[in-house]
Amino acid sequence: TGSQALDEVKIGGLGSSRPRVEDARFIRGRGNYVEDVTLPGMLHMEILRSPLAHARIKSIDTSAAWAIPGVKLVLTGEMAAQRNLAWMPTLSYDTQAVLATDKVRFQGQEVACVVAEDPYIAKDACDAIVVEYEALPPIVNPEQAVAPGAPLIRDDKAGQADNVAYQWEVGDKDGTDAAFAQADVVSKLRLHYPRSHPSPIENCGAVADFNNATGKLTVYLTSQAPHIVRAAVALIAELPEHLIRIISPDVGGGFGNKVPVYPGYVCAILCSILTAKPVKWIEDNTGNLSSTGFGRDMYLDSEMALTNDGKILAVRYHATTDQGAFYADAQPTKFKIGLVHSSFACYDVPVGHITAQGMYTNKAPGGVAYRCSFRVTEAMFFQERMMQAAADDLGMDQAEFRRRNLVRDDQFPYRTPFGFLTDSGQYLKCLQVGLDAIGYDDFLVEQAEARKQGRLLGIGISTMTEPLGAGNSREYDILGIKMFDSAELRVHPTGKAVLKIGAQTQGQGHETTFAQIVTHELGIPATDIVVEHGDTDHTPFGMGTYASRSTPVAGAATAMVARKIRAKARKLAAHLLEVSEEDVEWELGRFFVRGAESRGVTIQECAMAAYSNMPDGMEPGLENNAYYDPPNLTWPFACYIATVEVDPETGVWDVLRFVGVDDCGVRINPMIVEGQIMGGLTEAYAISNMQFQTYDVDGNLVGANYMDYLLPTAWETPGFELHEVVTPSPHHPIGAKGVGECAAVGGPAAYVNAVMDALRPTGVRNIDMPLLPDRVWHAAHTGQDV
Ligand code: MCN
Repeated sequence: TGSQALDEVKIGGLGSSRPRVEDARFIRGRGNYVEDVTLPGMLHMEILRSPLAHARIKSIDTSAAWAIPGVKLVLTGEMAAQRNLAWMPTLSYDTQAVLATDKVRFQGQEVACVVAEDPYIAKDACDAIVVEYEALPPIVNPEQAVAPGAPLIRDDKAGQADNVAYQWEVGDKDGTDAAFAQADVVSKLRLHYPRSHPSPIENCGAVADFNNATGKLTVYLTSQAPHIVRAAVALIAELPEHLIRIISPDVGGGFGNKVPVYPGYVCAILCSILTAKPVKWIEDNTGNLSSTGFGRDMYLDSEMALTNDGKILAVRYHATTDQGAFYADAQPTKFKIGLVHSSFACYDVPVGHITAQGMYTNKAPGGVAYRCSFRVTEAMFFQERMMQAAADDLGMDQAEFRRRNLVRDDQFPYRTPFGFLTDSGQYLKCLQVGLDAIGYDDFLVEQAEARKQGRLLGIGISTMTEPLGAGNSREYDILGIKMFDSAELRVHPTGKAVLKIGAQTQGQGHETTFAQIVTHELGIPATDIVVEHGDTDHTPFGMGTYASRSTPVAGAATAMVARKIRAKARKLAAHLLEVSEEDVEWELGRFFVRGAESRGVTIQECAMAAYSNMPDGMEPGLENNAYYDPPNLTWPFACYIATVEVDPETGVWDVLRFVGVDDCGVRINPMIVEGQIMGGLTEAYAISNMQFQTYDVDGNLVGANYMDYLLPTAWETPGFELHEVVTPSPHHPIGAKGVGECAAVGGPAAYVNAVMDALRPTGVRNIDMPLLPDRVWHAAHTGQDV
């Protein structure tokens, strides 16, 4: 290249840890969340929720609510049914009642809603609604669901004779059985991954504004996928898509919780249509914790077939999922159990077989993505716990056991036992970086010494790859539809640019990092680029932000559109330099004449020419768009290692050190990447020992407020030592892979494996999460699994 190329990192391109541009408005209180939206004549909606987990509704009397001054509308399920909205519009197998009519099926279920002049009147009016319930026995776990005589939860569904929501299997049963018959050792483990909730800072909310003069419906909505939501809203409102505008303004976290469409959104939209006024609904903490998408709640029974020298021959397992009362938004994928079969993708496992069964229970429905897509989290936790249990059964060092089974660099592209195609990675190197960083061998010596003194030190490893970037329709068909994303780039005459993307940020920093991709491709300083998203009237069609798909898919579309712009700018440069296009060379930010480096024009000069001095016959302007349908998912890899000390007197365990090695391909913004990893590791730590939801025998949610549902603060959270390995994605235009999830997905097993390693002298093999002190103490003192 020429000698005048710009310094990419200095102008905010790839590798620059430029501060997040969106933070300027967040820390100044200038964010614009749904709660900040106020429209003239706006009314307020509140939801009445069921206090019982399972009950027949005998009657709903709304007369006292209607009589309260300021009440404009009281909506029941029967009224919604008159608008074809008895059930949530959904494309999945099952659906969920918008407002309960016949029965309530979980505590917190939406029963009615009130629209009033202010939210306080609406709340009071909800309290004035009299619902007569006939209590039914609740079912709060899968075992109860299949017990003889269990009450039928989904008696509304024709042909549903039991509480089984689905059955599913994948893999090669015969091949797996044959491999097990050859095994020297068969290792077994049964685990439960407890239910947890994404709990974003901002709960769900909507401002629906139906204009009965123009017929246009505008909805401000806390959504991770506004364009997808628009399609659902078209079904709700029975309006054509071009008369619907979804605006997802600043969103205060999602973590998967804001992918689905919830009954509250449907009600707000319907209430706006019925009153012809803007209607605002803001969910409270209990509403969010008790009725929106949860994560996990899965039981796993697993077996691994091994040779004496530590080679995995096969895996087989049975998964039982607790789906809650509806299987509505539960599985956006066409696979009933999500992507549980992405397990063991990083190991050379010849064959495997999985069976699964999901149960209806009287708990909140959902089971959507919570900081990972569709059951990958459970799959990886199980995989890594199984790896440790198998190493123990073999009497083999846990690092060595992984070394013998990790897919080697020369095995890519590698077909996993359940059909995925992983394409790149340096798994053994990652593991070694982690082991070196933690000082593995030294720790083992220290641990042995400590054991002599009765101290319980442990080290836990978790290595994993997961499919990130939902969007491949060629290599692996996830949804049964093509998944892609988009970008639109307009370079103004002065060389400043506006990038519009279909992805939607909830805190990931897209306004910062997506500009960096353009900077990398065009040399326009990142500060000269504005990134817009989250408004269906103004951004190109996108499929949303989840499964760490923004960088893999929308990020790729961004690079591709920038390349289209550069191709046109090259023609403009040739025109300005009065040479043929073939004689024009590119260096960052500038075209120059081959062999005469000093004769050049900047990208900004080309932009000006596009609007004032284009060659004859060229269409004016410098803008374009790109839709990107990736050939494969991206496969980041991670190795997490924790060391802990367990206090045998109290069962309390402390993290001594935590080392993380992430390979997410090329890093656009290293600071943001580290932030994403730290966020995930914090969640992983919390999940391992404090953040869980459970239900009592009556179906009451324990964890319906933030006194009972514990989130970690900086005080509890251990420090993380982060390292990197970079294996570029072979198909992504800038070599990036997704990063948002691995830490949350792979982290929990590192903590649990470390505690289990510490407890090895006691003979305990498994403690299910959360590893609360009393459970750890009990296990340590009895030698029994908990
Ligand atoms: N990035 C990068 N270099 C890479 C990969 C990513 O600089 N090689 C940057 C991206 O450009 C983006 C961020 O890191 O700014 C995360 O990128 P990516 O992995 O593509 O994930 P998404 O942007 O699609 O975000 C989804 C992911 C998921 S699945 C959940 S859940 C989650 C998460 O992001 N929810 C979050 N992180 C979150 N962070 C915040 N603050 N709030 C949430 O709700």
